[in-house]
Amino acid sequence: MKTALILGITGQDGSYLAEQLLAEGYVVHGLVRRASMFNRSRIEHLRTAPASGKLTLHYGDLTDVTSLRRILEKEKPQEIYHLAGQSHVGLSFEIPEVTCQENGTATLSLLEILRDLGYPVKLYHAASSEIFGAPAAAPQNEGTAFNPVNPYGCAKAFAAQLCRVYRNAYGLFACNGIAYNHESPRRGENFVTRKITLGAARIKAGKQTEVLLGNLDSRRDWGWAPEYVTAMRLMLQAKAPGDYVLATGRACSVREFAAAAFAELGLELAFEGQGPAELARRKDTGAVVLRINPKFYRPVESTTLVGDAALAKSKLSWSAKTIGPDVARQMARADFAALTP
Ligand code: NDP
Ligand code: GDR
Repeated sequence: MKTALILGITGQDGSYLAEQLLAEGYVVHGLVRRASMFNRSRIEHLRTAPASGKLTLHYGDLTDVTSLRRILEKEKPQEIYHLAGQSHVGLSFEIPEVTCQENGTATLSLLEILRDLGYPVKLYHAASSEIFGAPAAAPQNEGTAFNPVNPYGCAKAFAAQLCRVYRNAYGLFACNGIAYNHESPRRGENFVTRKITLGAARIKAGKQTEVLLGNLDSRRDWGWAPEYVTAMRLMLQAKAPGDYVLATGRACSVREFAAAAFAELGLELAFEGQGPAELARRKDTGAVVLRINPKFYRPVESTTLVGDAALAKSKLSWSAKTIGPDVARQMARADFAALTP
């Protein structure tokens, strides 16, 4: 029976990963932060549901290195999935220091703990397509040069490179999953996909009248989160550690994602910026207007990020199945179902 520690178990990916590992019979330990409000809604069902494995939660924080070391020394997990940290790119411009502490320095502290552990351990590090930022070419792969354009991307690039250094210098089994956007009904509500699908569902249910967004022309490579956590597990079962791009290879715009989500719920959508006459005509037909609020624009936008996951396909037999518009449709359906009795 394998033992795993998930840092970030209360997040979107951590919750799906915990489900998969428990179903595989793992003993799973998870780190949870003390918060003034209950922050375990994504994993609550795992605490009661019958599973082949066993789940134990520990209070801690990425920045509390001593407690992290204590948990590792006591529970001796063979696999560590490091998914914790400040995950919002836009907010990283407003809180750059905590973003770099959690996503950058804390990962270095974790690597230092692992360097001293007296037994072999495997590490998955949640790197990101944001390490490429403004890449010279598309699609990007594991050999693409790092060129982050926001504090979040800088911190992830720092941590990803350090994982490579510890792998080469100390033989640590450390893998970077260079993941592109992956979404689900468990996505945080201030990411664009969930804002759109929750907004569409609430409008359909008569609980909201409009959705306010930033850059509608931004293009992203959107996949389905449960598929991506499978790749994380596969990386740690491979013979040798490595870095892998996890992506669908297809990008679509925020505008296209929104159109798919709204159409799925039978809502006609009009975009601010379509021109006053067209907007008025559409409004007359009862179309929902998707408005722009400049506060959601970022000081610098990453360029179109689209990944080439050929290495994951050949080495891990993994490929993404669900692409952007399908992701939008599934999320919209799930959000609407959750609102209706
Ligand atoms: P979420 O924001 O949903 O989850 C982040 C998790 O990290 C939560 O469990 C959160 O706890 C925890 N966390 C944050 N700060 C700390 C801290 N100081 N100490 C301990 N735990 C902390 O992110 P996702 O699940 O979407 O992503 C997982 C990881 O993958 C992140 O590192 C993200 O940057 C990265 N990533 C995500 C991608 C995506 O598209 N989803 C793509 C590429 C990379 P709490 O619940 O208490 O807030
Ligand atoms: P991203 O995801 O920055 O790619 O980071 P997000 O959903 O925040 O933005 C995607 C694109 O949509 C544009 N956008 C908006 N974004 C938000 N959040 N809110 C809006 O109202 C809005 N309107 C338009 C953004 O400008 C951007 O271009 C996600 C996170 O999961 C990271 O942790 C991960 O590393 C990357 O994906 C890969």
